[in-house]
Amino acid sequence: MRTRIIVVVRVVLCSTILAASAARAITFADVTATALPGIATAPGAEAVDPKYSGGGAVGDCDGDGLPDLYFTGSGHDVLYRNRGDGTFEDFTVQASLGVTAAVRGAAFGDVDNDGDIDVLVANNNGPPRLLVNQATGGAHWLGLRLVGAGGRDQVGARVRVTTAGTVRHRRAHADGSYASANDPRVHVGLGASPSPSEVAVQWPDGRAETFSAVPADRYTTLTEGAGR
Ligand SMILES: [Ca+2]
Ligand SMILES: [Ca+2]
Repeated sequence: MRTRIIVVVRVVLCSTILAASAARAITFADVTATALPGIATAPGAEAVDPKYSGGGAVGDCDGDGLPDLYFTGSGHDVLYRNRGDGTFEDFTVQASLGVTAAVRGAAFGDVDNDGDIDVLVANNNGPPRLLVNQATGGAHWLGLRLVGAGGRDQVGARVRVTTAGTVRHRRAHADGSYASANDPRVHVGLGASPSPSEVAVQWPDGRAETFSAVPADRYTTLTEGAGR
């Protein structure tokens, strides 16, 4: 019996050591100061700079295929446009965003179905405000509603969109900012490319399908089981 216990202990110890040695190191580099210019990053800055303390949302507001960032706060909301090189440009003034209330929630969605991302913000002590995107520039886009055979939205589905050699990854989700729910449809900015896209979908149950020649500049419903 004693020999058996020793063998079991050795097996457990070896397994633990092997698991520990196989674990990858995780480190984070704080690039806030260079990636998000204008944000105060010194220790205690949050206490003296009340602009950034609420929720946040991620979405491609200008349709160039790069996710942009929207932050709510106690001073004013901020939109950062993705430059594509790991840095973001404060685009608040150019976007005519004048939200200065104490805002907490922010939900992204295309409320007027014109192919650009709009924003609904929830004020702390007041009514919500709906900010309708008036983007110009003619960026093309792909809109996808992912549903199961019964017609229910398949939140959690992952999509890989390939257009003219460019690959973009998205997922159907409603989660996002504090106390907010986003449009579960998938919006993909295509920039200057109006080409039909090939869309590979991995459904929440793990099944994978491909849909070919999905048209740009409109919303298309992709139903699980209808692809190849
Ligand atoms: Ca963008
Ligand atoms: Ca819109």
